[in-house]
Amino acid sequence: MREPARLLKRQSAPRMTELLSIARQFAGSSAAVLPLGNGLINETYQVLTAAEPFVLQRINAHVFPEPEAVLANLAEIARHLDRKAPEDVELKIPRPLESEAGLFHVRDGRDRLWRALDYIPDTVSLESVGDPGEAREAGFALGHFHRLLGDLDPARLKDTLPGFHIAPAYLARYREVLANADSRLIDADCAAFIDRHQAIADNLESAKRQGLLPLRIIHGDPKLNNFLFGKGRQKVVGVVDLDTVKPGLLHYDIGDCLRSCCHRPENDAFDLGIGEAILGSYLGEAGRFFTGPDYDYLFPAIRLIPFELGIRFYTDHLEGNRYFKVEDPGQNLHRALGQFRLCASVIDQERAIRALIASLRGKTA
Ligand code: GN1
Ligand code: MG
Repeated sequence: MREPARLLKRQSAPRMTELLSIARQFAGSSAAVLPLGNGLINETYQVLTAAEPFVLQRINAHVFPEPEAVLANLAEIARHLDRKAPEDVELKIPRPLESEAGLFHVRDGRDRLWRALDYIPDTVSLESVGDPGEAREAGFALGHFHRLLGDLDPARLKDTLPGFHIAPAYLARYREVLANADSRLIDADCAAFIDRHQAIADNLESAKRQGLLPLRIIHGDPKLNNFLFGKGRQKVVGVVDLDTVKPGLLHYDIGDCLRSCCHRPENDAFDLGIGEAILGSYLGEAGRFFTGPDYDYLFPAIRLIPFELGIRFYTDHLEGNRYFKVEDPGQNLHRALGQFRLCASVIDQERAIRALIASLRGKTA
């Protein structure tokens, strides 16, 4: 898949007065606008008002070709959750807020789309898992999210990012970019790793083609810092960053959650103990509707998503860092190498990971 160029870093940040005036179109008044989070794609702020604070975000239209579809999906999810008994919904999922004009967005002077969302107060987002308790919470949250949306027809949601998580398409795009790349940017280790493991790229898509894994509603980006923990870090209270919620394979989400939570940054190893905690609590929720093929494809998913993200980072490096925000020109290469090491660690532990899945399957069945 082609990752569209992000022009964000080449544009000057909108001036505070402009931000305040956009914020006022949602809230009537706004006292301050503060940067929020560290996403690589959108521009995100917290707006303080006389009443409740809210989140103000500019949707990166270079990444999301139809920002209105992102907002329509959010509204569809909010309506779906409203139909449930409140005690059945154990997570806060931000809803889009209407502007004074009665729309879910405001356009700025440059025709860029801004939206406002509920702010979930008194929470922290973690950059690494500290203990198995936090991992169990993340696994529960992802499983609960999948369960909450499991009875919403995926066809009701638009595909906000065609090609997202289609690994063979990222691989094909990598080959195209490589053919025209500046040879000084090519990294022999990345190139060799991709060539050696290219056969795994089609694992999930071929299961989809064979009808083994159905389209369901996915989060799309369930990395650790998109789960908001209460201040004491005991419980996940909310799930954020819903732009990539769309029809897809649950396995993209499971692989992505494990790649993010089980990644030991000091040596890029896959932490199996954390993986066990996440999968155990994930299946406590999702095990209710999991099928045989769903279990069969857990290991391929855990192996694939770091491989895929490594290809995405490395391709962006070869293209001059147009998609993922970087602080220095080598950062996407560094990120790619980290993902490939993580993937290698998953491959090294294949027997143990498969044994863990078999034992969890036995307990859930
Ligand atoms: C991007 O912007 P952020 O950090 O929420 C990317 C994810 C990657 C992640 C890696 C739409 O998400 O797929 O896993 O970076 N999102 C998109 O940090 O491409
Ligand atoms: Mg994201």
